[in-house]
Amino acid sequence: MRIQVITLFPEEFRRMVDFGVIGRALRDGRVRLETLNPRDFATDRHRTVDDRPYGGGPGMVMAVEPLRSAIRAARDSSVVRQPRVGLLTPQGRRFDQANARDCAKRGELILVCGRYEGVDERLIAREIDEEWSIGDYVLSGGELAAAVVVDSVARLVPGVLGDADSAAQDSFSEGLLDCPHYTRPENVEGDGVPGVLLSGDHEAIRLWRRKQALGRTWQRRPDLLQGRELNEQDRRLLEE
Ligand code: 6GU
Repeated sequence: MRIQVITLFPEEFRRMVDFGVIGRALRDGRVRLETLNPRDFATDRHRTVDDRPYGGGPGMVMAVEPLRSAIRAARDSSVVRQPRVGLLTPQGRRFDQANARDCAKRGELILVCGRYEGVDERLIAREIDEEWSIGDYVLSGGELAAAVVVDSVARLVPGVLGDADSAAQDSFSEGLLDCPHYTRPENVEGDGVPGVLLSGDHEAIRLWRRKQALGRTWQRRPDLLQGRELNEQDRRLLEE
């Protein structure tokens, strides 16, 4: 997987993802992360990367020319014919696990981190395929959001996760919240572990975990179950 990130803060961006399982994937080359800084594409003496908004008002807009040059350089260096170019912006559609899966399948991804008040609308129309947000709150720039996208995509690349932390067992891999987890000691300040987990009955444990996942999803995130047909076994577990 190759991910190119266009950002005014390349070092800071790399530090946000260069640890843990993703850091290992970057070191062993399963995921290649490259950064392009629009500042390096600015042609004026001061290497300006912002510009004033037409119509006035507070704040600045990302300068068109350096950003366009950076996006085109990323595109031109791509080995796939039509690399997906995503812009991180609070105006985007919510980025979800299905988007992450789709990105991971394509093998190449270009992420553009918006800064200031945003990106010129004509540049979005011409150079951007998707606008993504990570939630309904405002961040100071697209970098934190792009780091979220990089992490969620990279962990789906084959070999990035070992069996121990397999993506197949994750919350959301089946569109449900995860079940609760327990480890030693068996007693934490008087609180025990659900008996079934100590039973050694693998089928009973599987059913209990499924029931917990369904129950939590129904209680905490009923929106995830909307428009979804539960199978006979899941229906029974939820009604038990
Ligand atoms: Cl993608 N960018 C910014 N600046 N703020 C956000 C966001 C993105 N997603 C949620 N808030």
